[in-house]
Amino acid sequence: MELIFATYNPHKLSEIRNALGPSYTIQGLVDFNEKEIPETGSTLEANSLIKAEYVFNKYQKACFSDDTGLEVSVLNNEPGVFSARYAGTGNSIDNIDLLLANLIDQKDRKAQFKTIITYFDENGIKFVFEGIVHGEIVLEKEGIEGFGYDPIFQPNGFKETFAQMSLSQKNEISHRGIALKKLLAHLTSR
Ligand code: ITT
Repeated sequence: MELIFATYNPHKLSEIRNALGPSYTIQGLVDFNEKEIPETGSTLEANSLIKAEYVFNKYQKACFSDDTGLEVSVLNNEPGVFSARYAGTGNSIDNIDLLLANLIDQKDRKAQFKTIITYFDENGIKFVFEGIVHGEIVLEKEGIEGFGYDPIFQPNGFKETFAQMSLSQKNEISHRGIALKKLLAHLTSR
């Protein structure tokens, strides 16, 4: 099955191709020479919808988007929808450094990653799938795999951060992996 994935993020694309397997051919926005779609919503749900709707309206093909945020309890669930722009530079290391600085001396380091996948089937019917993983923000960066906040997020029940896990290990338990399993179950039940 062919699906368009409304992302410019190559790491997300790799995770999604790995999780969905060889029965699915996934094209990203880079394959269509698309510009980045402005995320003007105030929630993950709104931004996920904006991206998927843009692609469906333009290409009239089955497609989906992923909007993800890191929510830190003691920071009123920030950076949340602003995860990509937290430090204002668009650079992941700056985002991590700001988050660690905002949590200095903080004992409560509970956090969760949340992913909202919005899927439009070939007839334009919309389905939404959510994935959440609970964990905590470690004291300093650990590991080199993954992307974004992975070096400082340790999922509950594990001693490693996401950046110390392989792509497949992360997909087994991650926010995106959970939302993707729901999408896959939907696609295979049709
Ligand atoms: P697209 O909108 O093109 O899909 P993006 O990078 O802008 O890509 P999001 O708005 O969903 O994606 O993500 C916001 C930021 O959250 C992203 O830039 C990363 O820094 C971070 N992020 C998302 N998923 C993550 C993950 O699985 N692990 C670590 N950080 C992640």
